[in-house]
Amino acid sequence: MKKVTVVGLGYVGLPTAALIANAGYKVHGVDVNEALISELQSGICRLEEPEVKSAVELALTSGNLVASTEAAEADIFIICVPTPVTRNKLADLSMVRSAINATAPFIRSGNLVILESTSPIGTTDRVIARSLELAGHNLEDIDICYCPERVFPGDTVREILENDRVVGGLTPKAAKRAGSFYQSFCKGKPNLTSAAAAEFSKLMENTFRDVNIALANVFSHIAEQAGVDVMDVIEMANKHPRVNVHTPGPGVGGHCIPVDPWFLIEGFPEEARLLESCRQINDGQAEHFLRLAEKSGLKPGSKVAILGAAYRGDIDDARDTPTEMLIASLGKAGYSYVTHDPHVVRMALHCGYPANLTSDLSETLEDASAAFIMTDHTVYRDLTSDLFSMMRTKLIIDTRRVLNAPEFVEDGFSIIRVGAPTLRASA
Ligand code: SAJ
Repeated sequence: MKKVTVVGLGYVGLPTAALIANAGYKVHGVDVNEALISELQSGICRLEEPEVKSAVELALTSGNLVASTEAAEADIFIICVPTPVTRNKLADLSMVRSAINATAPFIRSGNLVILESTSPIGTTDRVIARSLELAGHNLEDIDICYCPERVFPGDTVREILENDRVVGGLTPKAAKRAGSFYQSFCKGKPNLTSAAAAEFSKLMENTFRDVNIALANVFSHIAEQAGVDVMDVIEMANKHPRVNVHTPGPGVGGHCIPVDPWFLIEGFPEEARLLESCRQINDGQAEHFLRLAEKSGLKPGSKVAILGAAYRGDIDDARDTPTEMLIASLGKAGYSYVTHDPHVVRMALHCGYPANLTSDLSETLEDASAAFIMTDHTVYRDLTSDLFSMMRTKLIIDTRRVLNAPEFVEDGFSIIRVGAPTLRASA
């Protein structure tokens, strides 16, 4: 039975390791997080998605997946660690470097090494291959590839198994070998290419989305000024066979889309000026909504209710969430706030202000002078105006268009909606 070592057991690495194990490989999962490893060793999976939980628990129970803080010898190595940006928006590849350096002593001649982490163009060559060379390996004896993950959190298992893959090798032989490996546990078609083209493809996919969302947000600003509802216009425009305008909202969150364009901007600043503007537009959305609320009378010092910590609906992931941008703006301006989320149980903020996270909606809304709806959780769509009556001021900022606005207006609320004129309660 072939052995696979997966380094990095996060939102992508852990389900990937489990699915490989459930396909019959012996998988050794590695992470530096000791608490996570002891949970896995006790058969517990902390990820919330039911399909991920059952795949991981099955893999652990069968014994095909074992978890450890130290790498082990294998035929195939997959590196799946985070690649964030620094405060100055430069690629932080320190986790890729430490992962390959910690793994290098276990790699043998004839092994296949795959990097899955989203990375700047050239990383597989400059970081993975060079580190192996520095560790004394002969690169001619090791197949090295870059094969990005493309999964949509919330539908992780299906997307790992069914999405087509881009499989980039430092040599065509390496790509062919990695392609066969993915075909042994995934239904998606492997597209074989070079490592640099595969790295670029991943960045292109997520940058495409960021730029399209920025365009939708610009359209929403125009609509707010023009007194037209952008949602109606998008619906009509999208009936054109070659138009697909995205949805405006509170900005772009998650561990990839707000990060990946920076890898292109860092490498190609002249060529990527449009991408930098789009990043600024998306990052400015939370502040934009706070300004609109202040124009409607919200004053620093008052309490604000924040509904939604997750970066999009019905997931428990709050990494780089637009809610953090709002918290930073509120904290800086001297507001107090409580953040409600039905799914998110922990939020690690970098902005210097606390999350004040709760799952109690009354605690969030009580005495608030404004409520910002930041996430399109399904449960928020059913909220009725009577629940909001405990607010001090009847002002709602619906950045996701989840509420039945006319009903709220009838009950005396003013509603600021993304991309549409503010609806005010009739006096
Ligand atoms: N968003 C909008 N308007 C839209 C679509 C999204 O404001 O029209 C916002 C969301 O609310 C969210 C952010 O953008 O805050 C990002 O969400 P997303 O739906 O674009 O997806 P992610 O970040 O969860 O996953 C993306 C996917 N990439 C693409 O769709 C090109 C996924 O396939 C990647 O695997 C993932 O990034 C990743 O890990 O790279």
